[in-house]
Amino acid sequence: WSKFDWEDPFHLNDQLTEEERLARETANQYAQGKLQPRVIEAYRNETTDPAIFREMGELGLLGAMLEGYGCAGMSYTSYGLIAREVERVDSGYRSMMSVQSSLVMYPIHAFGSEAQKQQYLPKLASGEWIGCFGLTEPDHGSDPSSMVTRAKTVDGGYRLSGAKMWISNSPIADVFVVWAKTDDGVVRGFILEKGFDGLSAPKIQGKLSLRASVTGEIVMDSVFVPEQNMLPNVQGLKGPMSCLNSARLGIAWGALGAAEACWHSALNYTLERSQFGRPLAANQLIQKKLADMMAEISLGLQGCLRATRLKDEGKLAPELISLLKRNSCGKALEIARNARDMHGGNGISEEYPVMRHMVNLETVNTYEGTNDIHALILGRAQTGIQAFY
Ligand code: TGC
Ligand code: FAD
Repeated sequence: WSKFDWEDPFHLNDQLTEEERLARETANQYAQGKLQPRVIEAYRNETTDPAIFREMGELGLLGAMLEGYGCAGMSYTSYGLIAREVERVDSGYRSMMSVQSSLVMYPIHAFGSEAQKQQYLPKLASGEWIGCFGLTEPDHGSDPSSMVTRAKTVDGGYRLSGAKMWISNSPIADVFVVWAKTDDGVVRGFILEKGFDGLSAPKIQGKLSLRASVTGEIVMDSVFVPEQNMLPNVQGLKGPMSCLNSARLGIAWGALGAAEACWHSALNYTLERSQFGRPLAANQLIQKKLADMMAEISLGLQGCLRATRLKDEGKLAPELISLLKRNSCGKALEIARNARDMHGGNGISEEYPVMRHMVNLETVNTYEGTNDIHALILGRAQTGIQAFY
């Protein structure tokens, strides 16, 4: 028998390649060294530092799982490990990274023309340009196929009209990947740039969650988009959904990074804090909570590793991504709530990360498909019955 490693019960680290360990180490050092010192103030003041994109770009953390065009060409497991390390600090920082990587760079890489790839990917990979992804609308969130944003065919291109809501990065974005229906009612992807006539991206004020990551609208008032800015190689909802597959996979890993931060904080706190003459950690109720955290996180990470390995082998089904996105977010939220409770009154202070993670995870459990929408996807997969409507 070997010695039990409570921090890594499945020896996940031993299952990684050298490249993956390096990716994890690089992301960990960056996140702890550069993001951790900024997060409390950024969260308190609801400010997003655009320099973070360049810093991540310099380390190859943007579009890390893509090949060529200035991207690092790492495995999806590396991408997941990066998400886990960044989200260990804050879900908002992971959001910035994953929108850029999976929702902006991925569709250009997968569905773009050669000219689009050359024009946009290197600057997005370096973080010189910031990207955003517009799918959700004010009246169409879980049901994106009912979108009302239209791309009307005109001489030389399209005119886009409509509004997108709850869009990560949009107020500071240079590049906007927007999904709209053309005259024939088919969903297509378009690349818009900051400064296009009729395009604006007002900030959404007053968020009580994900405050270190800026969120806005995308308002399009008959914006002219040249023909060459339409993504030529995908049609229909499977375009945006494919991007979501990639982002959800990163979120499944990332949410568990936030959960780990809460677990470790609860462990340290309950070891140090005494009540009734002994450490809180000496109580059975506390130890049970710590045991549940360890079990859910380590089982969840092992599932994520299996999924990203399947992705790299080309054998991953979207339903497994739904299972893991839903499991990681739901479990991480529960862990954060328990960790917050175990910190007592101190748990509501910004000095400890638990309440910030807890309220962030409310968003993470909602965006990229709510917990219940993923349950319906999994219900449909086993019953064959569509329960959305
Ligand atoms: P349905 O009839 O199931 O499918 C319509 C077409 O889409 C295809 N499709 C997929 N393709 C690839 N991967 C997937 N996961 C796919 N899911 C569906 C499907 O094959 C079909 O293609 P075709 O060619 O046969 O027409 O579609 P539905 O209208 O019934 O809706 C399905 C539903 C509800 C599961 C889906 O729309 C959904 O997942 N809704 C949730 C919406 C969502 O996740 N929005 C996320 C917005 S982006 C965001 O939140 C970013 S936050 C990021 C951050 O800051 O980190
Ligand atoms: P709704 O769809 O109105 O859902 C409300 C509730 O009803 C949920 O509990 C849901 O589970 C439930 N529900 C819906 N339909 C059903 C059903 N058929 N059966 C049972 N229950 C149902 N979107 C983007 O496109 N790009 C982004 O970058 C982006 N970033 C975001 C950042 C933040 C901070 C937030 C909060 C959201 C972001 N989103 C983004 C939007 C996000 O994806 C949506 O909020 C999410 O998909 C849910 O849509 P909704 O808010 O319209 O909720």
